Amino acid sequence: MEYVNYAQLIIGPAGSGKSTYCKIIQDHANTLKRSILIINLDPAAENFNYTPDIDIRDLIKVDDVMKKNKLGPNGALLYCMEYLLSNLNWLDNLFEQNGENMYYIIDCPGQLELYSHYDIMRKITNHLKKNGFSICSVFCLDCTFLQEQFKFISGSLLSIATMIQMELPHVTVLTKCDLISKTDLYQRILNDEIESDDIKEELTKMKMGKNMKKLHSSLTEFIENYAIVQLYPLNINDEDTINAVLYNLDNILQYFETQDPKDNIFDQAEKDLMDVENNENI
Ligand SMILES: Nc1nc2c(ncn2[C@@H]2O[C@H](COP(=O)(O)OP(=O)(O)OP(=O)(O)O)[C@@H](O)[C@H]2O)c(=O)[nH]1
Ligand SMILES: [Mg+2]
Repeated sequence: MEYVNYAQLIIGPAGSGKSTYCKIIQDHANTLKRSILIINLDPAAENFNYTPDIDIRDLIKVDDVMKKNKLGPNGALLYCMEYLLSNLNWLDNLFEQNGENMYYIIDCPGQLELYSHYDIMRKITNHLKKNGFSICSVFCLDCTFLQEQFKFISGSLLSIATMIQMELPHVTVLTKCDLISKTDLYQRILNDEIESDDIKEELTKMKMGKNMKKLHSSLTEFIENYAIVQLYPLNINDEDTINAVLYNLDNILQYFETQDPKDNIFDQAEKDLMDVENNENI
């Protein structure tokens, strides 16, 4: 299938490193002479470490809605996202101005109920899919969750809940890996060696009631069945991890399949071959 545009939807709990992820991936793309545009979809965002190319705050801002409609911050956020949903032509026009074959990273609000309870975000991404976007969701999970098994289970369950609701190809990126030392656990994740049995073994060492252990054990199996333990670690100080994350996401979005070689080597080779054939026929 030919796609018109590509997009990563960056979701995850508040403070999990979504905006930092956007900036790091954009910078990395620049070093590869690729262009990735960032869309800020958080109407409550105050300051960023990047300049958004498209910004929902040009359409609507949480502060204005709170004042005008006398709503609290969460109600105002829902209002803003519903407003965007009913004004998607605003977004479509900006996409049209940017042209086709663009690659976007969409920095989303951290309120997880937007992805796990409501269908606003799914309706927005369905609209993008209908307009030819290849799109996937990237769930940012703070890697310090890995240091305690029950946090890992609850973080993974959050990721699964959003995956089920969003109905998009879904990956979990472990952010802030620079904050944990290269312990055994970190190395095992990097080498893709961590399995549910390891987690279960860790669980047996933890102090908790028998029934609770049984529940955690079943949940661990469930997580493995959804392949959520296949995490992509991201260490902002380690270029290899940044490259691996972008490469895997490009594959999921089928980005490479539609890109022409930039230096036209193949075009030239084809032309040379035709010249040779023509000369032979003379
Ligand atoms: N050391 C380290 N700190 C990070 C990393 N990513 C984010 N942080 C810090 O974590 C905090 C939150 O990061 P953000 O990127 O703003 O997180 P966010 O998910 O966009 O937050 P919200 O938009 O508020 O939901 C900031 O203080 C960042 O500097 C990382 O990879 N390493
Ligand atoms: Mg942010």
